[in-house]
Amino acid sequence: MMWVEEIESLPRAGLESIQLKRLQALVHRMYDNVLPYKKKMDQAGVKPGDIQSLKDLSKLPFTTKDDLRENYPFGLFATPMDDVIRIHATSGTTGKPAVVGYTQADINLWASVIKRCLTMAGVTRGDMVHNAYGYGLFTGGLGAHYGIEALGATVIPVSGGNSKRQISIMRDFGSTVLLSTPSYALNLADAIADVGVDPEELKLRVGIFGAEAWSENMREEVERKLGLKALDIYGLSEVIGPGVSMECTHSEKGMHILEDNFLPEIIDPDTLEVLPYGETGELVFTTLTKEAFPLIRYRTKDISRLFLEPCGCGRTLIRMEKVTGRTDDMLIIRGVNVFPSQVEHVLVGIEGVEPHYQIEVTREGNLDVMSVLVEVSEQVFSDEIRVLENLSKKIQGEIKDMLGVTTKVKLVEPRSIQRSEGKAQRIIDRRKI
Ligand code: DLL
Repeated sequence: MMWVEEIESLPRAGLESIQLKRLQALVHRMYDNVLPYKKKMDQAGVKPGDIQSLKDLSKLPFTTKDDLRENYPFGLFATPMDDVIRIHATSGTTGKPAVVGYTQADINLWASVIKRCLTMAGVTRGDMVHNAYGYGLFTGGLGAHYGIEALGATVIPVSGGNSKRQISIMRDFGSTVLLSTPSYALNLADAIADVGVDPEELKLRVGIFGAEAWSENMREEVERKLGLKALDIYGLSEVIGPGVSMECTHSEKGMHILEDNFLPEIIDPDTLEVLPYGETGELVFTTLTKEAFPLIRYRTKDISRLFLEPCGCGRTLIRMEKVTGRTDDMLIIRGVNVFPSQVEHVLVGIEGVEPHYQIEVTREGNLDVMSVLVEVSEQVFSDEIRVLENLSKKIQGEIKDMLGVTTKVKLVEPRSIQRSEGKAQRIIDRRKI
């Protein structure tokens, strides 16, 4: 058996006792080595010895992105810099990026969690893995890289960009597994048609897509266009990078969290109360095994749900639902909460509409106005105005039905919305300018 069966199929009690031991050791280590965290614990009146059961986790203070900013760049590291062998950082569109560090043991841990994720997807030593996540400070490329090697599969470290070349490589090297953001996978699918390569010439079997939210409809679209099984992988730089959770080939919906290393909670983002399994809220992680940059109760801002129902694969690891949005990319349009993923869900279900879109928010007087820019297929675009108008109305109607908000719809030419090589930019908020 390629997976770490002794851990991944443990009865809950066994797993929880491992988690508790690791948590207790972590809290002591943080208290002794990370001054800003010690201060927070002191303020909250909690001592390392107070953690007697997993329930006591809720006594500990949260860590937020602001804590990372205040201690930029290395102030929350728990080991001396001499032991740190790698740095990654988020792109940080607003404010300072989050900077994270790894010891050799952390890099080994990362490789092992990615290896376990790849195994969930049915990837083996025989596979040719096309790694199109960006290499560099971004955590995707190098994060996946070492795990692919650890598994013993062949890694093609192609990184993002230059789609034509990527497709030649895929065809010539016989790539069987594609790793990329879901939006870049769609770009590649479009480019395949452009290059004139017959999808039949490609050997792609599995796609491991993550780093941004994507809908079930988008999954169907990518699967159809690339002829592969598309699976979701989740992670964030602060917690380790990719490899926090992954869908297995049995899982209907939901990703197995590698919870022997990453302890999840769901909280109400307003009251900060811990919510029971099954309820939707903000995901919070505690890293149980990292050395250089451990985190206690890190608020991810990602919205999901945890559930313990058994999975056909035999793993007992808790699962998290596909991330539907972030607390900070939720738009509030005239009082209604709107997530880009909901708009995507509507668009991908409509014929003649391409899954490339952007949401633009402007303010007219005191009112927010949401416009959705949508690409339509070549064929639709060259149709009569009346056809386009009908399509626009249909999109507007379906968004209204689903979200209860009226949007302006702008149908745009094929390929006119800027393509990303990594994460797609879905929202243009012009209200702040
Ligand atoms: O994007 C890690 C990653 C790389 C995951 C490659 C999977 C594959 P960051 O750049 O730090 O790290 O961004 C983390 O991206 O908090 C989520 O909001 C979002 N995200 C990551 N994976 C998913 C996913 C990487 N599968 C932020 N579904 C996270 C939805 C995702 N959102």
